[in-house]
Amino acid sequence: MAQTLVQKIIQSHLVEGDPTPGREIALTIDQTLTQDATGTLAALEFEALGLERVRTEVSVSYVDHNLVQSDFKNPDDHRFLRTFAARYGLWYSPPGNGICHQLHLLNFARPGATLLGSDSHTPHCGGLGMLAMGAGGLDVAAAMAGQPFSLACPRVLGVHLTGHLSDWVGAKDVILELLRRLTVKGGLGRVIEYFGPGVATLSVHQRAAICNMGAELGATASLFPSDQTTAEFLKAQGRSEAYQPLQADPGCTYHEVQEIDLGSLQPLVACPSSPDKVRPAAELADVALEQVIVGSCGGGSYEDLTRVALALDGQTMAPGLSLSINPGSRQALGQVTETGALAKLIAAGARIHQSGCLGCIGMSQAPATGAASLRTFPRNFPGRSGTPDDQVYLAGAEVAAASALAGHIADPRTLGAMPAIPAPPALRPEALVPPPDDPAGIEVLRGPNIAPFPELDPLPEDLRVKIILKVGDNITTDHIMPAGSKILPLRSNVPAISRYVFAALDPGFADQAQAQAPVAVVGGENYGQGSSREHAALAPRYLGVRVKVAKSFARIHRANLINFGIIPLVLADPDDYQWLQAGQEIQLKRVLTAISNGKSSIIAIVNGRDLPLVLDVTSRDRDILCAGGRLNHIKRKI
Ligand code: MIC
Ligand code: SF4
Repeated sequence: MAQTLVQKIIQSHLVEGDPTPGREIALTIDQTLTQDATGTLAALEFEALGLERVRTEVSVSYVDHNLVQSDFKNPDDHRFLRTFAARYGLWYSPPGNGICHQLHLLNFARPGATLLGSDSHTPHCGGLGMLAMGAGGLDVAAAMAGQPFSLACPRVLGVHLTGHLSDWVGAKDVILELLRRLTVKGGLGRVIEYFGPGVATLSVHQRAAICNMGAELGATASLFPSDQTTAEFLKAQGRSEAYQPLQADPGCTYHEVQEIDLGSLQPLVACPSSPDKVRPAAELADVALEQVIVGSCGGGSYEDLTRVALALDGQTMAPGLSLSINPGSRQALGQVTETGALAKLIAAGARIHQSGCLGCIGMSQAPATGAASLRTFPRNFPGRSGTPDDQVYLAGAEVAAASALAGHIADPRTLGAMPAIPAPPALRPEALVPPPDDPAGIEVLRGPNIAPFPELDPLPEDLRVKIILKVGDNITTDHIMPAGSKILPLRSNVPAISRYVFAALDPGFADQAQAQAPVAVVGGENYGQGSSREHAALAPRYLGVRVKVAKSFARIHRANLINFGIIPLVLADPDDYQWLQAGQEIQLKRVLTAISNGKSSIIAIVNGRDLPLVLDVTSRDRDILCAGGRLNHIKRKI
């Protein structure tokens, strides 16, 4: 039978299950990536598994998020990760080297392989034709230990690309167009596969930027075929041996199809504070900007930086505006230095930063009170920039360049002829550290901020949980477990970071949860969208959250909840959401027996009234929930 590209990769990696959409499957994982903010916990979890060495083709530990060194915490974590990598056989990418997704694409990604990363934008590497998925740190630690990754078999959403992009329209406009059509939950349960004659017109960096923000659609992964463009990209990176041509079979069928004529797209912008609030740049000229930032995993490539440099050439940015350049990789920074594009950016008045996530995760670069900021980043969730009530707009490098010159959001098509981007100079200045052949004698160095992993108790037979918070639709993991320069350094210290759970929505949450544990949170649709951070499950669990009730859950967060023993219950009747309130008590009688006996419909009692709930999980998930979390489950097995 004719197969899609996704089906081919699933089939070649399938170790368990029936690859029918919705059914659980388990896939072997060829490569893993971790970054510092999620990687320290993943490292501790891997250590708890007691292996001597990672069991993958390649595993890489990147330091890219926690770069601000205002005290010992972040540098201690960097040292921990460096020595952990050497001890257990991972590659290590030190701070300043660049963002994990950019670096992985340049140095390790290969067509046809699987990649699991403890970061939601791992699908970036789908630009090279690989099935790259985000997951919680514990799932990645298990993959590092050679365990297959379990997931619900996704549906395949085909995006048929025709035509070619007009001048000043870029990759971001393709994905923003999909976000406009499908919203932040449009990709749930799906992998997005791009096909059609338009594919050949896009560079690998453009393909990767499109796959990157598939995460904002809630998709499990996104990918492009592997073709001549892929071969040339890999050759330029000195990695021709990684090339393998890979296409969907002619006549294969997709579960759904979206049509995009690239030539019909216009420059687009996502407005505050959700990536799906998309409008044409041309309609937003009244938005005055105080800040423009070019960077991030999905907007800081050699092509992005060059596009901005050439558009600004010989001009200076608007008075009063701050233009920041955050290179996605050391390679991109080196290349724009060599081509002279960097000099143009400096002359235009830009602030040049080190390669890394920086302001994208609120690690500095916060905008001023009330100031509008336009960024080439993938996310603009409320407050993520570090400034409460921020006004963050998302767009591609083309709109960023035009807007930096104008001082307000501007349509780049007014800039005249679009200069061509020169081929990147052959330059590989990465400071990637390979794993040593012999790890004997390497000591893993820990700092005082690396707290022991908390003990989690198994599920009791009966549960009575007080609802202490009710939230709406599309709640992000940034709401649940905020990031930023103050909180991110606590990622290795669960007791300390748990004080900030839901801090912006309910500053008293941590105290209330601990005082009234066990407790529950009620949410709407797509609860837990966004980041893969498992702290958004582990920290609430540490405080005593045992149950979450929602209309629906985002994939990675739901898996993280199960991994840390929080029961993700879906309302059988979404209308019941209306009458659930903070202060009510949810009674779950004989819940342990119900879960271990495989019951998927569970009746809770709330204020004397029946509340029908659905627990749609696999038998493995049930064992994990009963054990009180995945580490307990693995320990029980051992
Ligand atoms: C993000 O973009 O939200 C992050 C920060 O990269 C997260 C990971 C994290 O919270 O450490 C993600 O995308 O998974
Ligand atoms: Fe880093 Fe931002 Fe990309 Fe997350 S989305 S990996 S914070 S650059």
